[in-house]
Amino acid sequence: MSRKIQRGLFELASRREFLATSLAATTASFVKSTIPFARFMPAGYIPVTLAAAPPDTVLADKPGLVLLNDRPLNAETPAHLLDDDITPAAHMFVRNNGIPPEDTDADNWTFKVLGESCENPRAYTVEALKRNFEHHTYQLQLECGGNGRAEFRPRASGNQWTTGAIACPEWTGVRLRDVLEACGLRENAVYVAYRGGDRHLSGDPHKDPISRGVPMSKALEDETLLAFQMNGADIPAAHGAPLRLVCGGWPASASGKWIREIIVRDRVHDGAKMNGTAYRVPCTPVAPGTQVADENMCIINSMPVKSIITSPESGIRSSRSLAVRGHAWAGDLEVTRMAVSIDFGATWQNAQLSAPANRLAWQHWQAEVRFPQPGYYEVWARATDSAGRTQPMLVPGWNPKGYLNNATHRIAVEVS
Ligand SMILES: Nc1nc2c(c(=O)[nH]1)N[C@H]1C(S)=C(S)[C@@H](COP(=O)(O)O)O[C@H]1N2
Ligand SMILES: [Mo]
Repeated sequence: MSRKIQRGLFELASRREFLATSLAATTASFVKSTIPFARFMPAGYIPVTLAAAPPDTVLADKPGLVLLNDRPLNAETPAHLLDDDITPAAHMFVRNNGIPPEDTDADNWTFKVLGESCENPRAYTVEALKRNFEHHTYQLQLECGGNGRAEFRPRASGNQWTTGAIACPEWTGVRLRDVLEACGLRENAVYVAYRGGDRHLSGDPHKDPISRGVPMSKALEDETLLAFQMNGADIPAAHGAPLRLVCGGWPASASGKWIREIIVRDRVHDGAKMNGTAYRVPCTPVAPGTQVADENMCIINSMPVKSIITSPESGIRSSRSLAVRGHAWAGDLEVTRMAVSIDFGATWQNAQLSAPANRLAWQHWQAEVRFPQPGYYEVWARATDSAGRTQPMLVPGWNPKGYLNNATHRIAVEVS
């Protein structure tokens, strides 16, 4: 059996497993009203009508994305679907912590700027925001802090992201700085946080699903936007319409969707998922599996240097020469060197690396590799940032929730 077929079967099997488990909840609520004998359906049974649907249509507007959880909705993008220079909405991963708002119509949306370090708290409509402030467009990369979590051992709980929680669309909006300055920042302001219009999974209106923030220095950067457009169109509902914060290069959890409040804090924000093991890692390295005391956990800021191979797709058959390409990014920094290896990291060959469209955008790279003889190969890709740090070949720094895995991406190639 060829690897391609083997892999296909594996994917099919795991897809079935997925359908049987995580779809059960949706199925139950979906069929209750339309299938009279739903009460006799065995737990986990997949109605033939759903089972027969091609796996591609699991998310109607995101063909090919892999669903990791359906409540809350979490779906990742296979590496070969990240090939575009600018990530289209259809290929952008989705990471929800709660239940998204139902009405995301810009005409009905207001948001407030407030907080103990805000001089003149005030509310804006989306329209007023667009009218009052200058518009800026940047291509900004968003990577979930948990991207790569699936590789940590001992296993970390949470969505088992492999490589697909990264995207780099183009965002248009106003600078958060301009809005904050219009409302007046007190001298004691240290952090800017958000609250979104989504609800906690429990349904409790007093609980936020997530409410994170960034220090003043990040909030005031040119590229930190309150965005109302993605790729030249209104932001899709799943990605935070009608208004989203975009803090490129930081864990994407800092980029609040469905913005209802921007809160200027006189202390490090203490909202949902700012404490404990959420988006925090041991301040100094620990042995895998260690219990880390709260005071030894530090908030993640800039994401580490990383890269991905977007073409070809892993598992292809190739002739003796092969063109490979992908993207590389380095949080707040720039990628300065990109290299590939076909011998499991023994030797490396430089790839061609392009400059970013702007600060905090990913960079494209490409290389031509030659295989010495037929057989099984892996192509590994490795980026180095402007501070001289290079991606590790093995999973780095174990941490309780499995954040910041920036190990080299690898694809399998069968050379004939
Ligand atoms: N209001 C709100 N904002 C949010 C989230 C959320 O659940 N609610 N998820 C965060 C996390 S953890 C990530 S990784 C990104 C995901 O953005 P995307 O779904 O547009 O890809 O949004 C962030 N912003
Ligand atoms: Mo995330």
